[in-house]
Amino acid sequence: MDQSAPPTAASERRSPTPAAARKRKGVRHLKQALIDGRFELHYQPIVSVRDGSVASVEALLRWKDPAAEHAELAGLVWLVERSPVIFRLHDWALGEACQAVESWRGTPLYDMRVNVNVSAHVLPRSRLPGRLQRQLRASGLAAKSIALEITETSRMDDFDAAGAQLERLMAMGVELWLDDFGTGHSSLEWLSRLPVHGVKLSSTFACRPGQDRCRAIVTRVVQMAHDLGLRVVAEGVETEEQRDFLAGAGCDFFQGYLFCPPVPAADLQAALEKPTAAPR
Ligand code: G
Ligand code: MN
Repeated sequence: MDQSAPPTAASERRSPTPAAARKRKGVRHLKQALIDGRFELHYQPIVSVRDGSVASVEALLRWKDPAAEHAELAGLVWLVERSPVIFRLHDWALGEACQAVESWRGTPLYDMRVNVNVSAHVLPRSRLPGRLQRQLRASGLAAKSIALEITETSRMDDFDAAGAQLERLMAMGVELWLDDFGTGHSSLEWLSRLPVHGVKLSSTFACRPGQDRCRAIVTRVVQMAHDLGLRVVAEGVETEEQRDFLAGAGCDFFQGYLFCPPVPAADLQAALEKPTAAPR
């Protein structure tokens, strides 16, 4: 056989592109990790600018044993976002978050909302309202225990279908946030077309001293969000200088290492008892 002959359509099908091979490997890796129980959620407080209180925490995906794992998690999730395995990951995270709230019953933590990240790309086909309802029923929780952060890592194909899912979630009493707002795909279009309660300003906008353009943008974005009746969480707040600017710009909530890093469920109560860096 002539080895230099161009590949036929059949041989191309047999040898996937490097991108397709990476995705397939990622899907296998994620499926196996879910089966083996190698993930856990850590929880990071979201702090009220007004009085420093904590009414919600964001659930963040982590390897249980980071030392044993090589895959960078955000990259892995991005890689498999267009595969049905993402639904399994969402179901796992929702179930885990519900269990955490349940484990806090009888403590002040029980009244907090837990924000779970879901990929916007799959929203139109996700049947998320039903999936969440099942998880809530299984743990005996009300919908107000869970909030969803819609993460815009890729282009939205069907705003109408995504919007319909979000309307149903909103009617259930689930709080909805646009995550990493200001970066990624068509943020303003998303804001104009998707029903949400608020936006989470990407940590890119936790402006540093001298970043005057950043400051001008944040000030206007917060104003715009408030004009739309939305609330604003400032993410990635690491310094008092950032905190003071973001509070002055009118942000409603802070999240970041300055206040508290993400911690395992069992450590959250102790973390919340530490003095906070929120202005009082
Ligand atoms: O879901 P989202 O893309 O918003 O994820 C937030 C990520 O940012 C998490 O992985 C979290 O651990 C991380 N993070 C939380 N607080 C800070 C912070 O103050 N600074 C930075 N650089 N990252 C943070
Ligand atoms: Mn998030």
